[in-house]
Amino acid sequence: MRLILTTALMLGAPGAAALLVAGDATPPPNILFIMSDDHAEQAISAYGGTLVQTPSIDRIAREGVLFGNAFVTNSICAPSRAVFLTGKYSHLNGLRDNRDEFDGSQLTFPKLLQKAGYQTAIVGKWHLKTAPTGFDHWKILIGQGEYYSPVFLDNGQEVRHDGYVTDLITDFALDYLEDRDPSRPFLLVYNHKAPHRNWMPAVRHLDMYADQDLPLPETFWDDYAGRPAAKGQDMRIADMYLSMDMKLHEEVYEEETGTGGQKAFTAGDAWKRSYARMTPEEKAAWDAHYDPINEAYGKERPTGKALAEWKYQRYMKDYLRCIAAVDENVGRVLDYLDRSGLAENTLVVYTSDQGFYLGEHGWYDKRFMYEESLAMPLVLRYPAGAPAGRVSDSLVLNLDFAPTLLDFAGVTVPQEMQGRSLRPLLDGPPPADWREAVYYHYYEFPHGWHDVRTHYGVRTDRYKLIRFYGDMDLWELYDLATDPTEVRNVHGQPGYEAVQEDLHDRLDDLRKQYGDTTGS
Ligand SMILES: [Ca+2]
Repeated sequence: MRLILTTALMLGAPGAAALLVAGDATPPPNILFIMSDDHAEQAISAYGGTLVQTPSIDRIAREGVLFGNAFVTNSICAPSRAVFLTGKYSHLNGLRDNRDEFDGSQLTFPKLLQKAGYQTAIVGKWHLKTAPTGFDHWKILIGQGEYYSPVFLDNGQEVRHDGYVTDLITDFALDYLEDRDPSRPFLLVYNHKAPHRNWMPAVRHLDMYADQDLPLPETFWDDYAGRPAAKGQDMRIADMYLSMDMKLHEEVYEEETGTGGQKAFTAGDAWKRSYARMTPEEKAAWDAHYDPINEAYGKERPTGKALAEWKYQRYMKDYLRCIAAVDENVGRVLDYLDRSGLAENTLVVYTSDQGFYLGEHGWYDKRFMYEESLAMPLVLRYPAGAPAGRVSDSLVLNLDFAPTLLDFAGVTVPQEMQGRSLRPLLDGPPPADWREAVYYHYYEFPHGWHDVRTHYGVRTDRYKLIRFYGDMDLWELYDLATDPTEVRNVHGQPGYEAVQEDLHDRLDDLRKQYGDTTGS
């Protein structure tokens, strides 16, 4: 402990004063931050999801706190990760969509933890194009990474590892924990690629759901009435690629039946490359499962609604099988914390970079400010400093991660970070001045994937106001109490005048508060 304080003081870290003033005997917590990619709340049993069982993630919730109203500020992969690191909205951290590169010279919470004496590491998905900064150790996937035999950048060196990505990332996370300096606290960011598209399960999970069909969500055949931006997207399951998404080989599918979110993308080639990465043993297990399904497709050749529903089953089963591997591996790490005696003083967070559509509105992917992709799962366990079995309904954001982790570490949260520490929410009612609305802004259009229009908006505990701008200029208003699936846009409708005016005011105020003048 003394060493930490000395190091922090010598480096003039913002946290030094806080650590000294605190002056108690409790060592700062270790931090294990787990972020998966595109893991929807609907696919976590602790959130009431019935599609898949997630006992390890549920365990974190049961032994800690589950946040029932956790949201992202910009529902897309790289931007969400930049918000996580900086505690700032996209218009300030500079990473607005997946085309942008992360400016690693800016202030991030890992840098501050480093200065405060933490050893810092990131293992798994990074996705920010520039090399990590603020981490002593990094072993990351290149870009999106591959499910089988992925290539990792090991502190800058490219190394290919045979095996399944979710298992490998966990192996490397456990290696790091074994090899770390036990005299100093650690920050380990342990990020999964799964269950990101194209949802390739581990071969050991291919038999899950073999004799079972999954229920269609009630909005699967949404007609998008009153919502031109929702209608104008290219992210319908009905339009998924037969190659990359459905894993059919060329001799079976012959021609693609959908745009897949990006007409210019050569999905067939991408699928061939992914498939070719498997070892002969993996390929044999893979083919034993998929070949009969592919042959059946070749004979039946479903079209129209039947094809869309066939794609839904296939997509969902692969997505959920990927989650089975994530949950198993989270369990491996929790077991390690138990065995090594680290569990008590380690803050464990499980979250995802955003939510995902599992057939709602007929979709996969994210981006829209509608509930399924605006929401992220968030469970947190810290036996030494947070109660077990609590649920918080306060409105929280991924913007809050950096301030929260700094707060737990006893490091002063810099003024320039825009989120708030979640710590006061853990064991009591929320502070009187806790936020009553969250602000959102999405940017990736007309470039990129899926044709989701640029939009921003505000969500309170009951209502949501969205403005689509760019090649469309549209307002949407939803009453989540009476219309939880968001199919009835009541903007401009009688009876909502006061609510609408209040939401417009809140939106204006939040844009001012966060300094967002973009998109006006
Ligand atoms: Ca993602």
